[in-house]
Amino acid sequence: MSLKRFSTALATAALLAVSVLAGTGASTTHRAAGPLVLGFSQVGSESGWRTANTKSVQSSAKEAGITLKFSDAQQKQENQISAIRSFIQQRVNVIAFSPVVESGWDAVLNEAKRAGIPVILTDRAVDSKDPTLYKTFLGSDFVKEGKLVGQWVAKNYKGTTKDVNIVELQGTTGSAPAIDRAKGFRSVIKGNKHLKIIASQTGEFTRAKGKEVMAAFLKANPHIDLLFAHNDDMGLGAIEAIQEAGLKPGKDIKIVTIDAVHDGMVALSKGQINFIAECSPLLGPQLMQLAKQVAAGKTVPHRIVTIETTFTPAQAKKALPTRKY
Ligand code: GZL
Repeated sequence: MSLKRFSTALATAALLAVSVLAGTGASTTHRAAGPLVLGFSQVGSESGWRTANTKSVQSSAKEAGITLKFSDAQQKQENQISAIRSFIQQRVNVIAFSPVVESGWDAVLNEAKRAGIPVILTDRAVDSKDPTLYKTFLGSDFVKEGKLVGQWVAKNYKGTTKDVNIVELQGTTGSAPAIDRAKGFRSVIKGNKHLKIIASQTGEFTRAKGKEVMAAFLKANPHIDLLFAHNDDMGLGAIEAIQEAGLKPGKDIKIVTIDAVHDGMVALSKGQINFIAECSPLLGPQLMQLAKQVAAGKTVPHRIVTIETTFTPAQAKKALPTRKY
């Protein structure tokens, strides 16, 4: 075959390859080389935990030399979906997000998949049945967090012969932490018939709403023994309501929460909160490592659980001086 004919055949084969790829909808127009660009859709800024998580993501991106496109959804799913669509339009290398609620993500995640952009879930999970819609889910085991708090309650009321009236401030309705923490807590306290949840309502993970709902609980229920708040911030709001009702938080009404953010740990060290199960927001460094790995086409574990612990008042006093958040 002459050189001319060979080079024509080669060009045709290359053209054919590109058109076949394009036909499958697989992306062929990847971002030109340069720093990795990560599109990150954050839930909002509802709590101390979220503030610490945002700081961790932003500072880790800088340290990793990753260009971060950050969007705050103000706790609205529609804002997260449009942020993800915009990241697809901008042809970022990787998309990461913390889904504000579990359901309703398949359509937009299929768009990212068709565009050939890998997705990482951080912090919260989605309830999609299709595991190929995201490369990995990096975050806490919320059921375990609920169980740890339930175990503290079961242990501290072991052998009680009278009913223990429990009120519960749940996280954002439909969110993975709210669903799973409630599940874990109930799976443990059901072992003691005297442990009774007499009221349960969402406090939306915020201090303000936590205070408002706790005040309503106090009005409607003359005798409350214990509050389980799905995060510190709602617990801190409830402390204000309990004090305004002339009661002592941590004494007249025991309080158990989840997160272990700075202000929660201070209240714990003072005995206003009795027990906290940690939920680490410091996901930034691992997220950046994972972003580089998936961008390079490497396989990563589909589920990565963050390492966490629990705190009593004495442990909080010891830990506070060196806490990173
Ligand atoms: C848990 C995270 C929750 C925190 C809350 O990983 O999604 O959202 O527990 C935060 O404080 O608002």
